[in-house]
Amino acid sequence: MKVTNIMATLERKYGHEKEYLQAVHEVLESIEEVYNQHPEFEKAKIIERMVEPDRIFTFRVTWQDDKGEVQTNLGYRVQFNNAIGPYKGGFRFHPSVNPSILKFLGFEQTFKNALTTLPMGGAKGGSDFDPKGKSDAEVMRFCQAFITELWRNIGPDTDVPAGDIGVGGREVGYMYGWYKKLARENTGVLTGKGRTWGGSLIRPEATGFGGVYFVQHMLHTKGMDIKGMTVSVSGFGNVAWGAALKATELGAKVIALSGPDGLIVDENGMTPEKIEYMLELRASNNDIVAPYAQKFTDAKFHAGKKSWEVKVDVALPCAFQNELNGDDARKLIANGVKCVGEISNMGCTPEAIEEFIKAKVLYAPGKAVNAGGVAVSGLEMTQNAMHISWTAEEVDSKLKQIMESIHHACVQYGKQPDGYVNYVKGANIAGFMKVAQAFLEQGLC
Ligand code: 2IT
Repeated sequence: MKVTNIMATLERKYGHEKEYLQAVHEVLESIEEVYNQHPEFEKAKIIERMVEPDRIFTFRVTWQDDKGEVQTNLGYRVQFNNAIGPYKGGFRFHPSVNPSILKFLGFEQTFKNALTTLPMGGAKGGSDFDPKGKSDAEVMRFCQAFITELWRNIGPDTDVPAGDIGVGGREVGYMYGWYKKLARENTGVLTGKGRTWGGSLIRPEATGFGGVYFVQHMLHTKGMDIKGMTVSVSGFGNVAWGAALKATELGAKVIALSGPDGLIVDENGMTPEKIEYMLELRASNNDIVAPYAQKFTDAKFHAGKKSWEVKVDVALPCAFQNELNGDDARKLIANGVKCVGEISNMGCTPEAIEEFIKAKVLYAPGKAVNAGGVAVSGLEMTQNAMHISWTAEEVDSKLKQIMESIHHACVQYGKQPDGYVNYVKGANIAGFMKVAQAFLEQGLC
């Protein structure tokens, strides 16, 4: 396999799908050497098969707003790869959603899910619907119209969606209720459900908690610990909340968070009360972080700024793809950052990643660091299939084991001769080997 040849073909076919091409390029570049040591992969055309989604559903979603006006959005489900288990991955509701973004997310999800050690394939879906400023009733009508289109193509052993940006417990509830009505079944068709009707304890916290567990393992490779360190997060959603909660619990000081409107610097560090306020802010539906500094007057708001300007030991991107670029990386490095754990999906640009690796800063990509979220989704599927529920301690201890094993796999495949761990390489090769092996064993299908 020559990466340049494969990329040239994909660019001809999908030249305008920038995020998808970026995600594929990153994986191919890191697996090229290993791939070429396995002629059986080349013979079975594993890469050519792996870079294309199995199928994509695109559909119109029409619903009525509170004023009685008819609204139309686009809905999608990208079933990327089911070599190692049923399709699994979240729905994103955001105006930026398009096939390129969902293909990048579905592609990443395939390798991430392989890393979790659980039998789950990769998928992603969503809509360009913007939940911002919508009433509960509007969100419900939208979710019902969305599921009416999609319900025949998902199922507990076929494709199990969950949340992502813009889709939380409320949306999963509305979609689950409507699926149940149409399919006449109560099964684990979605994860991230409410805890009294099949949801797993720790699922809301899992992405952030898992991310911080992973960062702890990274720091330990250098004899360091997060206790006493300063931390910045980006975003103020569910992922940033879980990460801030766990980092604070482990004795770190979270001093920066951000929203689309700007940056909050809280030099005294976040407290559990402040961290809970993040959820209130999120629920207020305005998508701005500025009110944090009005409520807690020891914090300062800086309009239009990002978290990466603040001097910290640990930086945790928790918001969007490509939210941390080359300039941001250079600022963090100049300020002595020790570890960057990407909890968002593809949060760093290729240039930023290159800077971190060049400076030998501990850096790990989203598909490893944020895999705790989907891992606990997998544990939710297991509990649903067994018709039982585990305690928070049981789920948390399994999450810890999974994050440790992902870290171990990254070190196994990513350790360089000089001892530096290239987590990008490690995560990509570890995930790829699993999916490729499954492809080979199952023949042409
Ligand atoms: O990016 C992700 O891994 C998620 N949004 C979670 C997916 C899931 O199925 O829990």
